[in-house]
Amino acid sequence: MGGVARVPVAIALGSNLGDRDDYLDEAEERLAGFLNGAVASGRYETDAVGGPAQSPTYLNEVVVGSTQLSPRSLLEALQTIERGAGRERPFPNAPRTLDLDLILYGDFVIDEPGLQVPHPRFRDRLFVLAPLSEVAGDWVDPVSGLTVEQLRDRCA
Ligand code: PH2
Ligand code: MG
Ligand code: MG
Repeated sequence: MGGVARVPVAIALGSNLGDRDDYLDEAEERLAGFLNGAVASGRYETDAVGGPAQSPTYLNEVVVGSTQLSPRSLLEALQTIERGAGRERPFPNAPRTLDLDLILYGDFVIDEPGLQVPHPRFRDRLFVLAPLSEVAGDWVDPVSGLTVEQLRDRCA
């Protein structure tokens, strides 16, 4: 055995364009290809936060698992899956077929161009914290020192 240690990671999935369930199904399948022991939360129908008025409703969920990929390689893998779903970025918070956000990477704190972990806005987003608390409620956010459940209760 030996080799590179596996790190637990949490990925938030969102879709509010096209066949949302299909995009999330496909994303789960692709994620399971490189995450060990991947577990998906339930899917939550959520009103769009930010974005243009009358943005379509989202389906959100969270997948947790562990990986030997570096944070940067994991981010690139997520972007490859997004591109495979035909993701376009015409303007910030535009409706999207598939959004995959790296929320937590073990207890790492990373602040680099294009790569911020924990995700800088996840503590204020019930559409992330509700599904995340289903599958990783005891995970301690390395920045605030609060568990995911505490963050969710504070946010709700
Ligand atoms: N993602 C955003 C902005 N607003 N709102 C909901 N309900 N769900 C999302 O996934 C979401 C959002 C930016 O990525
Ligand atoms: Mg997002
Ligand atoms: Mg994103």
